[in-house]
Amino acid sequence: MSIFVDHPNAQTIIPNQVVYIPDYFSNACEFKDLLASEITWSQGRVKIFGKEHATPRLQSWVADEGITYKYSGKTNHPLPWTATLEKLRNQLNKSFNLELNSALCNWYRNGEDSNGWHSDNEPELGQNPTILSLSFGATRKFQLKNRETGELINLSLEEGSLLIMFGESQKQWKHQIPKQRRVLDDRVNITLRKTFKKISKSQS
Ligand SMILES: O=C(O)CCC(=O)C(=O)O
Repeated sequence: MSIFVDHPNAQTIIPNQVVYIPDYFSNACEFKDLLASEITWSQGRVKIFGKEHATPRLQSWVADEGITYKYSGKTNHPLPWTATLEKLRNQLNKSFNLELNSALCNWYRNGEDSNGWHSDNEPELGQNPTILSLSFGATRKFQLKNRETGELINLSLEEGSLLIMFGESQKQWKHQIPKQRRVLDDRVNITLRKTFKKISKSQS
């Protein structure tokens, strides 16, 4: 049984795989603008059927020294922790007894921005990674789709919420943030993870 379900507001979405805690941060409204201004954002590029497109959101990879991460087809070297991100990471490590050492940050400028179907299953995340996903700003729809059965689960990720994906969640499910053209406000999402250092071939 996971420690996450012990939280008084925890809602089990998928047993042993996904837990949602609304109102995890009581002071959530102060975080979105702070994070949006502190973090150094960039616009990634993705290749779809051989054609390059701008990633439909801004992103940043923040991590301990030497922790790289491949996304949007590119190896990203870490930016240093900002004061707010460091505070959040320390708080969550302490509360859940974790060793989170990295944060993939997404800034959805409005409902035109999105994040397509994927699983967080890169080798540097190890087997059955625990991902803590924090939401600040506009409420956005979050969908989970079972890889085998196609079952679809719709959630609304609200300001100040914490979504935790763990166990076999990344093996069994994909997730996405679909476009919602009626959403006019922005949202900052931080997914905190433990990422393992890549061992280069020469290190064996
Ligand atoms: O914005 C979100 O809630 C999801 C982010 C996500 O899927 C990711 O960073 O891999």
